[in-house]
This record gives sequence, C-alpha cells and structure tokens, in this order.
Amino acid sequence: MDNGARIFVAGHKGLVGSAIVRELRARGFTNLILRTRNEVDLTDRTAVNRFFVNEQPEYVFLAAAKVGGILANNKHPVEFLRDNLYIELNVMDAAWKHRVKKLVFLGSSCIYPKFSPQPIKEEHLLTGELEPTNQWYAIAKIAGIKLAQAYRKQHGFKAISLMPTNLYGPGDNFDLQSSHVLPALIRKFHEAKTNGARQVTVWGSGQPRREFLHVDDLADAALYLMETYDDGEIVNVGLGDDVSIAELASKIAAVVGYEGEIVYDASKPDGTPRKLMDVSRLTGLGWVAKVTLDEGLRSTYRWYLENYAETGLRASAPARRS
Ligand code: GFB
Repeated sequence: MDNGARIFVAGHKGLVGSAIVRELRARGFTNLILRTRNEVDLTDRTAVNRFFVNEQPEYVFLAAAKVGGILANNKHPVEFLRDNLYIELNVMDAAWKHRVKKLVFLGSSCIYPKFSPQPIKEEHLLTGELEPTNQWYAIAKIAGIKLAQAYRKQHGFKAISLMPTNLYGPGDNFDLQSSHVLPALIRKFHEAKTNGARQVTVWGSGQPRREFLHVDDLADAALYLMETYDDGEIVNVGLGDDVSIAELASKIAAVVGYEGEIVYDASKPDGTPRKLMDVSRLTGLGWVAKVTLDEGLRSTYRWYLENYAETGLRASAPARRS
C-alpha cells in the first residue's frame, strides 16, 4: 500500500478498527475512508454498494462486527449471527465487485472447537463441536472465512483472514453486561476500590484460561499481513501464552490497587475451558507480539482512568459493534 492509497477501515469506532486507524495514521497513511454506522449501515446491502461505488476504496480492513462478552453472546444469538453474516457478505461482495486490491477479514479464536487440542492450530477449524455460548458468533465468523476463501478460489479476490485471540486495550467496552472479561474486571476492581467495597465478584469458576492480546499488537499484525501475506489459509494472531481468569483477576486487582476479597459466581458460564492459540504460522511469517499482558494491563487501566472513570458517563453505554 502506498501512503496515499484509499483505505476503508470498516468498524473504525470499535476496539479493533480504532487501533488499525491509529496504526495507519502513525505510519503516514493519509487517505483513510471512515464511516460511522449512521453514515453507512454495513448490514444494508444497498447502502454498502452505494458507498463502494462512490468511494472506490483500494484496500479494506473488515473490523466491523457485532461483538460482546460471554453473556451478550448468549443472550443475543440473532444479532450475533445475523448482523455479522450481513456485514461480512455485504462488504466482501462489494469489495470484490468494486475491484478492491486486497481485504483483511478479522475473525476470532472462538471459531475453533470447544475442546480443541491446545495450543490451537489453524487446521483444527471444523474438527469438533463449538462452545454453545458463542456458537452463533462463531458460525458467522466461520462463514466469513469461507466467503473469503470462496471469492479467492472462484474469482482470485485477494482476501486474507486473521483469527485474533481475546483482545483488549484503549476503546474497549466497559459495560458490565456486554463486555469481555478484561475490561469488566478493570471496571469492577476500580469501582470497588473507589467505593471501599470489600468484595468483587468474578463470573464463573475462575478456572478457564484465556490468551489476551493488546489491540495495538493486533493492528500491527493486520497491517503487516495486509502488506506481506496473500493466501487463503487463515492465520492465528496471539501471544502464544495464556492465564487463568483467577490469575487475570489477581493481576488486575494489583494494577488497580484493590486489596479486598475476590469471590466467584458459579451461576455464570465459564465458556470454553481454554483457547490458547498456536502462533507458529504467524511467527513463521515474521511477526511477534510486543506488548506483554502486564504492560498492557497498566496502560489500559491508565486509559480507563482518563476516559471513563472520571466522568463515568461513557462507562454505561453498551458498545454494539467493534
Ligand atoms: O471475555 P469473556 O466474556 O468471553 O469471558 P469468552 C471469559 C471468561 O471470563 C469466562 C469469565 O469464563 C467468563 O465467565 N468472567 C469472569 C467474566 N468475570 C467476568 C465478567 O465480569 N465479565 C465477563 N464478560 N466475563 C468470548 C466470546 O468468549 O470471546 C466472543 O463470547 C468472542 O464471541 C470473545 O469470541 C473473544 O472468552 O468466554
């Protein structure tokens, strides 16, 4: 991509899209095409086609998606399946029709079977049953992968698919009902410390293990692969290291400075027991993550303090799509 290339970042207001925009700007890309949901509703095929006719993007980062944590996935199966299918289909089809040079599609580690061998290799896709809580989202993301592969096979369209592990960082959703675990715990521990509460409740058993990648690393990987990788095979994007939810809770409590008790609510689902990515394909392509979990937790807490904690206003607004 040259610095004046017309680059559409779909979902630029979300955690992933905003990180990609920061990274592109930091590298001197000046011709970014950004639209809010009110300007172009990506679930609306006609609106998407009109947008591609008018703007003629050359490159697309497809970071728009209906996303959320374990409870949101479980409660809104229709939106997680339907909206993601619409977005992927509309954007990929328009990108192919309007001769986009290359498209990066972002999936998720939840596409893999619930009891996949660990660490999870790309070839474990479709080898077993999905985790029930997020099967709707997973099926939509698997359809996105297959769409990208189908357009490549039939039309030679250059679409690549990256499968990030659990992401976090600036711009995350801190709403306690719809967020992922990491931002939820930052907020819970911060509020407990501020209010002098003696207990924080963490959902589930604390035993599941998760791999957490800072979203700036994901953005760096997405640009790197946009420029260097051109194949239909999916690529895992992660750190190659995980922690239990209990360990994560202790780390966040320490970063926030909360000294009270941590209790577990077994009535909430654990989800997949473990989803550690095998990142050897990615490291073989020459990319490794830079931000450690400890550094990332500290910087994300600072971001939370500056952007949410002071006013408390945005903290209650549920995010719909990344
Ligand atoms: O981050 P999370 O919602 O998503 O939950 P998944 C991870 C683990 O943290 C689960 C536990 O075992 C939760 O029960 N947990 C503990 C909490 N306390 C909390 C809390 O306060 N909030 C939340 N949200 N969890 C998602 C998928 O699965 O992963 C998505 O549902 C997506 O579709 C995403 O793929 C990456 O890792 O279980």
